[in-house]
Amino acid sequence: MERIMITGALGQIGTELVLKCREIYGEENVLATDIREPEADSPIKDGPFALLDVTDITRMEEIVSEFKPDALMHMAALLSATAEKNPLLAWNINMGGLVNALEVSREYNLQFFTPSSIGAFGPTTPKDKTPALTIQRPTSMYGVNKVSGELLCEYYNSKFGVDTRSVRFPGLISYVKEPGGGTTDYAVEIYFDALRKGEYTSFIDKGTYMDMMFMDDAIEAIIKLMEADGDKIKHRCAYNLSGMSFEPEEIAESIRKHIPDFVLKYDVDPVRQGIADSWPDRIDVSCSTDEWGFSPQYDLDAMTVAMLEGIKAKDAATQH
Ligand code: VAH
Repeated sequence: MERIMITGALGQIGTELVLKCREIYGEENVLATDIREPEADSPIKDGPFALLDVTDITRMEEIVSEFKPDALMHMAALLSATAEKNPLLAWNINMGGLVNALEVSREYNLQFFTPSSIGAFGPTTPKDKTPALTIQRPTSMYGVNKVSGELLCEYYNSKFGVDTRSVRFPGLISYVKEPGGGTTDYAVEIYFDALRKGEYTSFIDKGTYMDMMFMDDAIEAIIKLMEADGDKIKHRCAYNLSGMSFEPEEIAESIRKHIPDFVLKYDVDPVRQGIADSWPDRIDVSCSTDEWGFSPQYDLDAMTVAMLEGIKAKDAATQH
């Protein structure tokens, strides 16, 4: 990759992906796009930015023909809980945006990345050591979007030769840009509330295991996959990624190693609990490790240190 266009650049993953890519490939070689302007103090404004509604293919083609990227990273999407509240809007944005991005990648011969999710699995998927190739019958609109997206990427690769690459992300934990509308967001909110309130009320029940990963490992994995030799990429649908699997009591225990009096309470949201229950407990990442060297660096305790330190620094900076 040399010149990259990123959609959904103001989202939880998009924000850190833009910053990391600009660090590696040069500020001027990474075009951030999103449906709204960045905040006045956003570091995204330090490099090229363009307004883009991903359901508008004409505008997407205009931007691509002007910026002339060699890679398109399509990150714009509604997450699971938001999608469940408005399934038709989710279908239109998640699928309409994706097919436009794939069409433009085909027309302009761009290398292509878009994330799938453990949300692409469903209640009939094996819960433990979930393989990369297995039953995928998700029961959420987000999951239907993700499975459809995986199949669409595989189709554009086999039918048109587009170099499509994708991963199934677990819940991603970060402090730079908080997520919105996700089922796994509890594992981000808990850190902010632990520091700011000393307690957190989880919408996901105790004992609910889900795969998770610290954002630094996610960004590292995207770039490593995109830079991998194409001959090594055997799974054009998507690769399983995970850094760890835990349930709410375990992340609370990790936080108490730094905030001993931290209190975890529960007020379970039946919709997001239902989505979480339909996902695997622990997926298998061996294909990612064997085929292109996926190697996450953060376990739960290392992530807790990074999150607490990152939030403290962020709060200190906003108080000055
Ligand atoms: C969500 N954070 O909760 C996203 C992700 C695996 C979860 O896809 O919807």
